[in-house]
Amino acid sequence: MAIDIVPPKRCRVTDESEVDVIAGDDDERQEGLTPACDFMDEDIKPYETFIPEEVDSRDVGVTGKTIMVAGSFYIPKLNPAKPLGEDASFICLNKQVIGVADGVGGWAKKGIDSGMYSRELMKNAELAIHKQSNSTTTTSIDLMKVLNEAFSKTKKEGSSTACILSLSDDTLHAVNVGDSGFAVIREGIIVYKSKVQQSRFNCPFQLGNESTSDKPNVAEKISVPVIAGDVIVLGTDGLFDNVHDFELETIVNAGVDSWESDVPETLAWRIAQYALDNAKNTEVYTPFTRESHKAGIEHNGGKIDDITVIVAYIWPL
Ligand SMILES: [Mn+2]
Repeated sequence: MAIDIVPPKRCRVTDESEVDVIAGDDDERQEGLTPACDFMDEDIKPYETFIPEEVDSRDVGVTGKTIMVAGSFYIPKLNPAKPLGEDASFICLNKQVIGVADGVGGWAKKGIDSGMYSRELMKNAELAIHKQSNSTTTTSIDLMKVLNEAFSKTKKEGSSTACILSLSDDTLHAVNVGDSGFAVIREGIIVYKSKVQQSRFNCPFQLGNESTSDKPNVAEKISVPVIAGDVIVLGTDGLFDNVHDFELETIVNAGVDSWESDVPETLAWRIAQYALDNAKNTEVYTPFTRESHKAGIEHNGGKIDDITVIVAYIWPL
């Protein structure tokens, strides 16, 4: 079966404003304002995003009263040596599964690109989903099996967080390792948000082949009932370290107000752009500022990082 792997998205710019995401480790900020992508090139579209195919519930084999429709937006931080960044994601609407992974940046000090690990992990997760679900309904997908198989087949060096979500029988299922995560927003309010798993500040649980890395058995297994109209926001820490819950609620509400004409990738773009603005801002009080101070580290403003956002709308069938 030909499998359509969603490639990591390139940096997207939507207007004339310069993208000045700076290369370097999470805690390093350099002042060389080079655009992250050459948006003046006419060959490059203003932005690129993952626009899902039409989903037919009969093809999907959905067993509940709802279906998930998702779109994503990715803004990698500038690093000419690693233009794809370290985040990876996939959207597999036919099987009603979405996932993100965030390669751990610290490996760069050893000359290892963790983005290669996270991308292979997500590719293998999607392959495992297709392999596991030759059957007709989405209920049959076991996310722990998917994570275990993806992990065991991923051989690259490095390590990565992972958060994989599926919808079946009107329940959102998830397995989560590390500090990527998701929020369920209902009538404008976050009614569920996944917890961060970390061993210390800015050091998330992470899957990898080194003996010091975590294994899939540390994954938190989550089930959240959902209803039509819910909005799921799945992202890496580049989102959640830069955007407070109340800000996320505000952006989602603004988008959902016009949601008949709205599509999930547009909302994902709005959220990612907002996160980027905060990431670049050295004055704003972000979740990362708060957590830094709690850890006794002086840090003001946002956190420069790859930003991945997947928005999933829960639609009625
Ligand atoms: Mn990150």
